[in-house]
Amino acid sequence: MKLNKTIYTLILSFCLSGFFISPELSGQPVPGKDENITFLCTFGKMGEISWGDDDFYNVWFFAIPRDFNQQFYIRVFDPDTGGENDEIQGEFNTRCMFSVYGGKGVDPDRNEESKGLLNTKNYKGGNLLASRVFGSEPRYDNKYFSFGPFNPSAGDFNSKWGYIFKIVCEGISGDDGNLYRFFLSRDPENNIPIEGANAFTYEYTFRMWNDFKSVAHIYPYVDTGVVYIKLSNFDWDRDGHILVVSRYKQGIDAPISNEADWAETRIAIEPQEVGSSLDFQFHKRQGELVKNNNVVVTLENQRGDALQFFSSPIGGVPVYQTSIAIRKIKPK
Ligand SMILES: [Ca+2]
Ligand SMILES: [Ca+2]
Ligand SMILES: [Ca+2]
Repeated sequence: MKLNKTIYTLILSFCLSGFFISPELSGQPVPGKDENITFLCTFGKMGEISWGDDDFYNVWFFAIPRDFNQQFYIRVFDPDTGGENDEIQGEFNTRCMFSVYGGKGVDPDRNEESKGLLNTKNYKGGNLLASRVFGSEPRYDNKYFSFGPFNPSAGDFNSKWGYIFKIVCEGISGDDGNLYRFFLSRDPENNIPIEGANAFTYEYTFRMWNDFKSVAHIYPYVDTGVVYIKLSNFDWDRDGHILVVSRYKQGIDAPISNEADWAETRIAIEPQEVGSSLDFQFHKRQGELVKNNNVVVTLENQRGDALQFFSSPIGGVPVYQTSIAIRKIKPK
């Protein structure tokens, strides 16, 4: 009993110490559990970019740790466009193709085009492992479809990230917005996470909550050598503030876009921020609600290299250091 209590106390102190790394152990919903984002968003290619999707496709990567050797699935929640969740324009006529890629050509560290930032079709690098087109299908409305099973060894091996897979969603016809989520799972019927896995994208297209109070977050990682970042946002509809927070920054207001335009800003990175995640916070405007706001966010370093957004922030959610100090000395 006494030993149990000691272990419990140790775990508790570890958790409270700020080094709690549960996000990295908790597997892979996309959007991630710390992001507070409802859905990813891809419009049919006949849509207007002023509805918040600049290119009508979405590219996401899953990194499977090298020591994981079981089969897995990429589950898509609400892959269809129709019924609940999706954004109708006229009548539902959007068809989206989801495609999963593995093998050589997927790894964005070795194949720049795989990142999906160049607005060319070359983001499909890799071997096509599975693909399916979804229109308006009640069978998959508000439900999951599972791609797989896949073997980790079918991924593109990267010594840093393990086996990398890519899933692409393209709005191949129609003009409605498809809202959906992913889950990287060990099981085809349930969401069973893979420990140590992560997911990332270079261009994050997502839907904000229709709720004044909900703050969305996305988390890029600042690697060695980053001196400043260029943060770009598209079609934010002047919906409140975009704040850049880190363990060193209390909150820098980024310039915001309005309608079908990009806003960008350069922000210096301090040495104290290297090796940690940043927290981009999306605060809705108060007063009149901006409804169904879809937005696109990208990030580059000073060399023009695109930086990833991880659905599980590496090193955990960054906490501004002063707030930790205040919390510690706060009297009971
Ligand atoms: Ca339509
Ligand atoms: Ca959908
Ligand atoms: Ca928008």
